[in-house]
Amino acid sequence: MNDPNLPGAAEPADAANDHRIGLGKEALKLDFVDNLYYVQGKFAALATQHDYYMALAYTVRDRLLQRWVSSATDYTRRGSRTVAYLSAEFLLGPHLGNNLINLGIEDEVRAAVGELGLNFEELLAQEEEPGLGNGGLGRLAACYLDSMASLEIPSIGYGIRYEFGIFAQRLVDGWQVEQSDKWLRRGNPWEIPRPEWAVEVSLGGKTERYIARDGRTHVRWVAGRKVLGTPFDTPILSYRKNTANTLRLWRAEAPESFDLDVFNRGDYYGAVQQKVVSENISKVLYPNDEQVQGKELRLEQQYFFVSCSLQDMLRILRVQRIALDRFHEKFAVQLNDTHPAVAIAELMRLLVDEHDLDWDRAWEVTRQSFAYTNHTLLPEALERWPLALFARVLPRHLEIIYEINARFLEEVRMHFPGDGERLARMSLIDESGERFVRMANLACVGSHTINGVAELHSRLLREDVLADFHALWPHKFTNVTNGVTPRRWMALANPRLSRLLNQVIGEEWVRDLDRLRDLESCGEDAEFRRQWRFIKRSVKEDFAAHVRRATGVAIDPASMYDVQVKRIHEYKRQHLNVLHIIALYLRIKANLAGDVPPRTFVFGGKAAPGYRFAKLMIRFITAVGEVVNKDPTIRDQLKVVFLPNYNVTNGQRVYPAADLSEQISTAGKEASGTGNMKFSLNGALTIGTLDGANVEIREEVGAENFFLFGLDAAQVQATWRDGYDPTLFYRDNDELRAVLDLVSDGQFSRGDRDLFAPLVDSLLRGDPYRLMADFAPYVQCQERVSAAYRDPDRWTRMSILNVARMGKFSSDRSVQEYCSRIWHVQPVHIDLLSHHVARVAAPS
Ligand code: NBG
Repeated sequence: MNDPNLPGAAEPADAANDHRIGLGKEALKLDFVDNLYYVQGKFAALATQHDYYMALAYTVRDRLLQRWVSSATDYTRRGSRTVAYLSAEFLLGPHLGNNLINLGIEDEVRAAVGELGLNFEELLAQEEEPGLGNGGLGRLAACYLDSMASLEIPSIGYGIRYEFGIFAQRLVDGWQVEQSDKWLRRGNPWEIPRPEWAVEVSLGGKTERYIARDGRTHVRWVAGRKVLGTPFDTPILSYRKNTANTLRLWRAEAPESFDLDVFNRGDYYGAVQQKVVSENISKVLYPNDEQVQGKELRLEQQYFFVSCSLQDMLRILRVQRIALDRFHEKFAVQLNDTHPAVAIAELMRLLVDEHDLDWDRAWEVTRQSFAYTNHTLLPEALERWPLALFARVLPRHLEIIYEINARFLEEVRMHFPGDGERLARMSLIDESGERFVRMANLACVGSHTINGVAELHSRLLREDVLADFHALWPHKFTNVTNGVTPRRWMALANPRLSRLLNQVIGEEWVRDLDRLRDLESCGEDAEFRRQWRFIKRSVKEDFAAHVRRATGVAIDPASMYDVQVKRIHEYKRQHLNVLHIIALYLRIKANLAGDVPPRTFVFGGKAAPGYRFAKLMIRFITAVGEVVNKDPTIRDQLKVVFLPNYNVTNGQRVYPAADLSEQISTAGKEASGTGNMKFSLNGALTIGTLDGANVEIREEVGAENFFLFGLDAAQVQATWRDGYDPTLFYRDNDELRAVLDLVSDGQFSRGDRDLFAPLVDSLLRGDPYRLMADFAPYVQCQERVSAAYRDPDRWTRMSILNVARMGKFSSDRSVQEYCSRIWHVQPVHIDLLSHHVARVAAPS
């Protein structure tokens, strides 16, 4: 069915006259002025830029609502099988621009706003991005929501409405300084609260056994306290379809009953205090890479959103009159890492304790409902909760976990008789020292499918981290390589390149990224290559202007932009990149560099506030920048900039401008990476190790179009087995020694020999991330990069081929794989309700 509200389609009679749904310029203008007055309560004389942004956001939201109501109505009527994507993080990025792309009305809105005397770009810039995630994991969840909507897959994203998202990063004297992210301060026009669907969540207390009317023993959880979860819904629009799905984020509040109770005892301040404690649960996103282990509030957060979400799903079953023990037929629940893994125990509790299902049936339902995605191989990132803490917060869940564990270990014993060590490794409880609940083990036991996020990562899961589970249940394991949405990461972020693609291969690539293949032959067309370079150059000019505003540093758009943006972490090896910069610096100063093309090194990324080494790495980058950028003998051949506050908005600026993408993690450490895909999709070439999805990117674009260096995962493992001495590299490689000595000498720290000593020491004593072994191959590989860049035609051909061969890395492909192999969910085509019906007659 064609969409009556897309431009060019016939409009139904009621749509033509209703400015709240019309997509033409005049309708948009009328609605904008209305919203400014009736929703923002402002008129031209008083309105700020932000008021205008809000009016525009409401105008766009008006257009989403008809699609949202139509989708909800259709799903309810058909009882559609639905994906419930449980994630502690959703790193969405700004909504406005993306919704305009999806509706296909950017030109109309630009014109409407212009005719009202406003600047469209300025209004876009008013939006605070919802930073409800740390990095790759949260951004992946956002790309998957986008793809599920665009593929017409019924889905709900469930998470936490953090009042403070990921901190904002400022640089003071080259050091990271964190600022709280008050993203809701000026209101959020994209969400709608749904207090009527609020649910209660229990915490703490104790359990009691009692004999129920059926004569069986039941367990009652007598809560220590209760909090209320209120859902806030955000529509997730599809790309030019009628589907609009829901992201449902929970806010924690104090339940009124509790309030009243304390109030009756005359303790008004005590009541207020309780309110504050309850609200704390959804107050702040935890930055990762930090010792969250033992943070009670973090466990409460996880349980809170999981319990709210499962209760919400049970409500939906009731509304649609679906029996409880068919939960797994209605919902495919995806656990995005172990953060929501307590859902397995919670669903058991809801089914057994609250709805009287017998254990075996409940376990069958549970196991058929969940699937688990693992996102990391780093052992320190595998979640474990101290048993005592778990018992204090979730006493009933601990009992349930014990019961699951007893039955599970029986199964292991049957398969592997007499293997006590295996039993100890697989147990849901770690008893090797202080006792812990192992969340990854719980997720594996309670899920029907377990997947990694790139081929290499999934293999390492099978062979290493989850080898015991693979031995028991090989059929549970699969791989789904990550992907990114071409809507945000190309159509929105890179309008110039998108326009060129549209002209040359048509517009279908936006929803079918494999169409980019049609570009392959264009690499041989000199005129096309010229256009390609012209676009990259103008995007780089825009970026230079932005860098100037953000950092004060002038960078040259004619230089190669060599970019590393991602969280700061030792395994990602930003310091390897810096060592290369210092090596180049020394070569240039010694007149040994030859004809190297000028380079601008761009870094961006946040360090977890408690991760001292990562913060020192930021200081290292800025310190080298201070010296190199000012050194007159370098004569602008090298520039180093640290772009503060790397987030989705800044990502949209930097990926399109990059020439070279740094993906240089220690092989075997990066589960997949998704930035690597965004760069390549925007025409950057990659220098990288055989790690994560780099392996598959290289396979797709061809080895000759990828700059590979360094140890592979097996070789890294061998260094652990066979011994590794980093000092040998220091001794034998003059350049490496000169670089490290310069750092030790205090050349980048105004003579302070202590400042970067921890960095150098870590490399010379142990070097756990194997920088020293990879340094020489990295520097040589960078020479090959420079040589390629000196030949613009060659570079441009490679760049075009990179883009042409990125089809695989669309999140549409990933989501299709989840749908067919894990979720078994089908698309549902949404018929748009007429505006009149949607408003007046649609069932709730
Ligand atoms: C991250 C990995 C990345 C991967 C994303 C998305 C966590 C725990 N893991 O390599 O480090 O691309 O997940 O899968 O954030």
